[in-house]
Amino acid sequence: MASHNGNGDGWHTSHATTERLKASIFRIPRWTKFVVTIDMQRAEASCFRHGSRTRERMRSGTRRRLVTGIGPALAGLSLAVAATLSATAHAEAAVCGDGEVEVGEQCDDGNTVSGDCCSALCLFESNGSPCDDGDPCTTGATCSAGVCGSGTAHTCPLCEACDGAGGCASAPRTTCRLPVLSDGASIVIRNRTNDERDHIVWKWRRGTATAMDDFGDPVATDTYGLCIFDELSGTPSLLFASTVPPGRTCNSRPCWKAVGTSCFKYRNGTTEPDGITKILLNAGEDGRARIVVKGKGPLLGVPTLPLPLPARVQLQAENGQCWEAIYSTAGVKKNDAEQFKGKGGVAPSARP
Ligand SMILES: [Ca+2]
Ligand SMILES: [Ca+2]
Ligand SMILES: [Ca+2]
Repeated sequence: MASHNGNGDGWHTSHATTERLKASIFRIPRWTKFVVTIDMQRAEASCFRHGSRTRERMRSGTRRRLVTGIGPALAGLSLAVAATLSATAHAEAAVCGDGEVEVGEQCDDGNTVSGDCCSALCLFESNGSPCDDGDPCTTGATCSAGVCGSGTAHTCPLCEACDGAGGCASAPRTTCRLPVLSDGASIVIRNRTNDERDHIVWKWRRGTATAMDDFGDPVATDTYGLCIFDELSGTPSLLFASTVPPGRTCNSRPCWKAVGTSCFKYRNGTTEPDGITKILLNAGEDGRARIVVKGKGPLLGVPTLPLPLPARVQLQAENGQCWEAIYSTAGVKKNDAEQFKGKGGVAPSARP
């Protein structure tokens, strides 16, 4: 009943009795896969590899079973048939790019392109070789055991974030600490005709727990930035940005210093480069963490007033941490062309 196609790569059988049918495949190329098609008209049959403990029950119908292995090991491939059926099997060479990992392949990602950790020959590319993790907001992804790992987040200047296309655009950060109270952060912005008299004072009090380590190291490495975003339109736009570089000397003393084990202080009477003159970063438990930022003068570049509301104020650190408050109409005491004064905290929608 079994027939061989004579080329050493095929096998066919059909059977119409209820007897057990066994057939062997001969002269199989070393790296092969077998597609066994079983067309069962009436009853159940089982298909297994000779010597294998695995036995699959298959219901009536036409099924394609893929059996892979090294040629000689498959020489004993058997079909045990307990019903009327016909079956064919033929050898196929492993196909790189068909999405199935076959004998002789370490991987098959459905393409024959290298540079994606699975080479054009369906072999793992060496660990550490560059790859694209598919995220435009990360860089430096590398292969490990044929898989592309996550890259590191694309670094953008403060008050900006990855724009989703590999560049940076003005945007607030999304996971900043808020005050624990809805009015836990006050702000005063003054914009006078004489810019020498412009100033900003932001007091983030009653803050969510912040450890000293969360502040990073402004004394040596971490830049800080104060940003104000207009969220009136739904898509935040940047109204104000002012940065404070790490380290430096102000009036013959370090501009930044750690005070004790829970506080950083910044003091700069010259207002350079962006008008910020004082920063206090005070670590503490929930409700006790505190931040104060003060700036003044023409270098500050205060935003045009009145301020569109709601407005989001964020202090961002280069280490990725940030602290924020949202100001909406409810907490605003004054908002005219010369002064903005209000208390804010969590977004209005988040209030109980
Ligand atoms: Ca393949
Ligand atoms: Ca590939
Ligand atoms: Ca002014």
